[in-house]
Amino acid sequence: MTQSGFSKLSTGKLLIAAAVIAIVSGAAVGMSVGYVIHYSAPTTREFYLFDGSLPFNDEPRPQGFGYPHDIFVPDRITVNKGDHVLIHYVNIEDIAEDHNFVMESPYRFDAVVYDNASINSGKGAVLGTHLNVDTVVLGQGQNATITLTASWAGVFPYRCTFHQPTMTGYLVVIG
Ligand SMILES: [Cu+2]
Repeated sequence: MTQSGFSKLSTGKLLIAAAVIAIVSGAAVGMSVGYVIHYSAPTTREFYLFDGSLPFNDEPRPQGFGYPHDIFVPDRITVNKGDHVLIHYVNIEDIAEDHNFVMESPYRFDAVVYDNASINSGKGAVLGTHLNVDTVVLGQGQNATITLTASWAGVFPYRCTFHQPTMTGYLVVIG
């Protein structure tokens, strides 16, 4: 009985061939799936950001918990790398209390601050235009249009430095 060509191949060679086929096809499938899932053309992502407060006494101990009860709502903004980010930040305090918005290096932003108004989505007179800054401050009722380009992937905190550590959010940039 003659051996077929297939059976002449050693088991070792067959295993190597199978492994190579598996690796190459697996990588091809993985790359194509990854491309489909992650690819999205840069676009403008628009968010509305407010100050909020958690329902606890924020006076110093022992009367309160010793933390500011102020928070950002939302505390997570997720975009893709390359996106243009447009944030409408509104100080909705019912008392005369300031909040700011501060980003760490490498991120900086442009901001236009508006006075409170009953028209135009709360945008009244322009109080200030700030280019390439890392901080903007809003008084009660004021709002700001904050713009930046998400050029770096990663997780970047945005903070109100008046209410630390609780008033902290994260810009999540998917690379
Ligand atoms: Cu604050």
